Amino acid sequence: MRNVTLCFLIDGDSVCLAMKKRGFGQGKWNGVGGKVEEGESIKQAALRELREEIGVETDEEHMKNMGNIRFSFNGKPDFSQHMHIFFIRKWRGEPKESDEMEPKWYKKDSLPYDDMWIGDKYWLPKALGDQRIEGEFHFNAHGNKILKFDLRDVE
Ligand code: 8OG
Repeated sequence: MRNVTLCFLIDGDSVCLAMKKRGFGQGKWNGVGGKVEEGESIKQAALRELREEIGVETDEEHMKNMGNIRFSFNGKPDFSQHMHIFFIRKWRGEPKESDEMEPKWYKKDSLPYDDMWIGDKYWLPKALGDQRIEGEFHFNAHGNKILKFDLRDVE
């Protein structure tokens, strides 16, 4: 299963989301991340994506691991992802637009869940409440319906 990263910048009660302008998840608001490449650690990949996609730098010590989720798509085994979630409260630079993403700040309690990945409304509020989570989501082939999911709190 391929490893992917997802980072959220957090400033008090605000969260930085970014509109994905192309590729997998296009047209959705999301955190910032992408595939872990050959020879990279998961955290190194997350740092690279933050730099490439919104021009922000941080250090591994400021990345708080909030858990991980496995996604699968019905009849599309190659699409399976193992996503590692990080919250970041200290960084350098202002989030800025790139070819891939357009960042925007939202209040934690008014995220645009209707325009995000369909599973996010289940796990992201928990993570934003400071609960580490792990789980699995099984989507239909188009990724617009949840066929099955399980979510667990972790210490
Ligand atoms: O490299 P690429 O942009 O294709 O990576 C996909 C990004 O999308 C990566 O950051 C992980 C993220 N992602 C999924 N599935 C889901 C999901 O269900 N919810 C959220 N919030 N992000 C997801 O691949």
